Parts: sequence; structure tokens; C-alpha cells
Amino acid sequence: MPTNVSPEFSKAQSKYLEAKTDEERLGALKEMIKFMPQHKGAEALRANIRQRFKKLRQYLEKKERQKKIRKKEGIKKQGIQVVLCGLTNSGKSSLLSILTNAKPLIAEYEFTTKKPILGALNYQGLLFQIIDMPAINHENFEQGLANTADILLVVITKPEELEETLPFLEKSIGKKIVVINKIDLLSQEEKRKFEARIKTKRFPCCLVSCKTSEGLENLKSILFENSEVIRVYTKEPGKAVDKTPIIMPANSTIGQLAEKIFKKGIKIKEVRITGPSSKFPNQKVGLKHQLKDKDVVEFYTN
Ligand SMILES: Nc1nc2c(ncn2[C@@H]2O[C@H](COP(=O)(O)OP(=O)(O)O)[C@@H](O)[C@H]2O)c(=O)[nH]1
Ligand SMILES: [Mg+2]
Repeated sequence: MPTNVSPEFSKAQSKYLEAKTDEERLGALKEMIKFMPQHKGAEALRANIRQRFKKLRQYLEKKERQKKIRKKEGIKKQGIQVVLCGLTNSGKSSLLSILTNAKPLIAEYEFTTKKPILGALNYQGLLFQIIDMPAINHENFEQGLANTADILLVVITKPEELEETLPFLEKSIGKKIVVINKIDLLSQEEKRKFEARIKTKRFPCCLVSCKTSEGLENLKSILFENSEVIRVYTKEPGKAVDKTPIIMPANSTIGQLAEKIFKKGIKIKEVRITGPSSKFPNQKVGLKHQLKDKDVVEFYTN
């Protein structure tokens, strides 16, 4: 090691040797680079320090990315999880802000959204967790979330965007709904053709404008229809129907409902049902009876 180094360099070098964290080490290396001896004999030293700095920085960046991913994976699923997917500027953040209480950044420049942002939508007794995502071709697009969400809202403004977006969603298990946004910019004829083209691909589809709010109520009801859950109302004998529905997966049975609402060991003597799944009001049914949306169920227990 050459001895003719500046006092600043020596100080930075001590800092490096005494550093307790990688971050401190990186800071010290940066200072060492700043005060590196410039004479010819120190060439190898300079290269060595630069190399160490580069390696450590790469390592720390990778660690940071992993930390972020872990944090993102920590999004707790609540209600029915809906992810907004699409190219940049299609209006995903606008949709989130108009459907929920969330306040994402919205702008006409590209890639405004850098991480997933959550919002909650309560509709017809159902809770939707809506997640605004970076554009599908952005490095921060969260494949994992897109793969596991219950519903994907594919937000597009031109028919070709659907073909561009779908390859990123090949592994998704959720139901895909195509949202054609910015219809305030389209003529009646353009809207009709656009919708017809998407429908040939057999996707549920709806036309909206975040600018005029047109089509948003329709979007909510399409979300509801595709959520594959049912609302079941319960009633204690002799009392009024409970106003808050119990949300169950579609095709649930009376037995599964009972499991959800009663403690283990409670004996069910009789079940009566009124609603879409009953042949007549107050029909007596067994535990294997399959429920439908808006059924009213009366349990007689001990
Ligand atoms: N005319 C019109 N502009 C919209 C509509 N929705 C969003 N925008 C605009 O499109 C741009 C991109 O919106 P943003 O929500 O940030 O898109 P994201 O990149 O998909 O999140 C912004 O300038 C919005 O104001 C719409 O329905 N009509
Ligand atoms: Mg955005």
C-alpha cells in the first residue's frame, strides 16, 4: 500500500475499517474514492477501491430490492382482491382514486405509479381490496400479486393494448375483466366497435370514463357478478332478518354456513330457507342444501 496518501484518504480508510454496517462501509469507500491518491503508482489501489465500491453497492441494491419484495408480499388480503393491470397511462391510478378512498399519484407522464397502492371499495355488502399497480411492463410490476388476485381489471384505452397486456397475466388464476377507459374521447361508433372486438374474446367488459364517471356503477356491478361469492342473510326464529349479510363462496352449503357462524358442538335441529334457492318460503332443508345469493336462512338450535 503506498504511503504517500492524503490525510483525508487515511481518515476515510480508518472509517472503512471501523465501519459496523455495509451502509457505513459504502459511505467510507465513497470518501476514499474522492480522496484517492492520483499518482501513477496508485493505479492498482484506485481500481481495487472502485471495484469494492461497485460490488458493495450492487449487493446493497439487491438487498433493498428483496426487502421491498418481501414488504410487498406482505399485503394482507382482505375481502375480494382486485388488481389493476395495464400499460402506463391507461388510467389505473385514476380508477383506484375514483372507486376507493385511496389517493394515488395521477399524471400524464409515464410510470407515475412505482409501487402497489391499496384502496377499499364497499359495494352491496362486499369488501373489495383494490390494488393499483405499476404498469405491466415496469420493473416494479408485481407478478406475484397479479398471479394470485381474485380478479384482474385489465385497463385499456385501445384494442391493441389487450394483446400487449395479456401475456403478462398468463399465470393469473383470477378472473379477468376488461375495462375500456377514457371513453369520453371516443365516438359512439368507436365505442361500439371497441366493445364488440373485446367481447369476441369472451371477456366480461365494461366501458368507463374516469373523467366523466360514466360506466363506473356498471363496473361495480360487473365486479360483484364476477366475485363468485354470495350474500346470505340469517334470521333467528321469531326475530327479524339480520341486515348484515354473511359472505360465502358461491356454491356454499348450509353446512358450511353453519360452520362459519356457530361454535363447534352446537346442535342444529332444523333449518328453514326462504329465497332464490328455496322451492317455497320456509322450506325445510338439510345441511347439504346449496345456497344462492340473497337466501334467508333460519337456524333452529338447542
Ligand atoms: N380523458 C380522460 N383522461 C383520463 C381518464 N382517465 C385517466 N385519464 C388521464 O390519463 C392520465 C394517466 O392516468 P393515470 O391514472 O395516472 O394512469 P396509470 O398510469 O394507468 O395509473 C392522467 O393524465 C389522467 O388524468 C379518462 O377517463 N378520460
Ligand atoms: Mg398509475
